[in-house]
Amino acid sequence: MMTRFGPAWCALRLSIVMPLLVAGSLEPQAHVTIDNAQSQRGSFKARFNVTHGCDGSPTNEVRITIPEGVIGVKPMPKPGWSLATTRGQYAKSYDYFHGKQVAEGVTSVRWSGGKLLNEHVDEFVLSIYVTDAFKPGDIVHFPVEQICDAGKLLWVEKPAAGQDAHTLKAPAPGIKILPANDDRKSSH
Ligand SMILES: [Cu+2]
Repeated sequence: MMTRFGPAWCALRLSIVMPLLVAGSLEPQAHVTIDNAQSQRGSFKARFNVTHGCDGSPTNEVRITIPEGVIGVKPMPKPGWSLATTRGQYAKSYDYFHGKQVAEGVTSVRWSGGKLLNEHVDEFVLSIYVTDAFKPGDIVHFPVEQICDAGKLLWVEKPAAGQDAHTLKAPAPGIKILPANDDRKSSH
């Protein structure tokens, strides 16, 4: 596509994308995001921020899908919300702490029955372990379903290779994997 249409195609793309960005910037805050969304592999506490409701409607439920390669998931309970997890078999077994092999665990988490007004923010926290299924530079995406009094929002879009996540209408929040300390040393 790029080689066939060249600069004209890029210019066209730009003209389509720009109005979307302008419209997006009118939102008071952006979407569902993760605080300090970068980490080495291993343990990480992922704080998912819900920054607005569904077109003004309050949020009652937040569901997070755990991607393959993320293990040892423990969600933080929240007063006023019911907490449930689904467990399942992983595609393979992974090294965990103390040489332990783990082949099953939490595959989705759901907080429900609460009420988060559009005017307020709240965070939904997972303790996770990112395995070596991910390499430094990868982004671990967590699809999120936000269910409201009226309607729902699906934060499930993942950028294609080379695509800027900011151009997506409903990006899945993600964590960027950083090089391990050992990798950094060996690169000197
Ligand atoms: Cu938003």
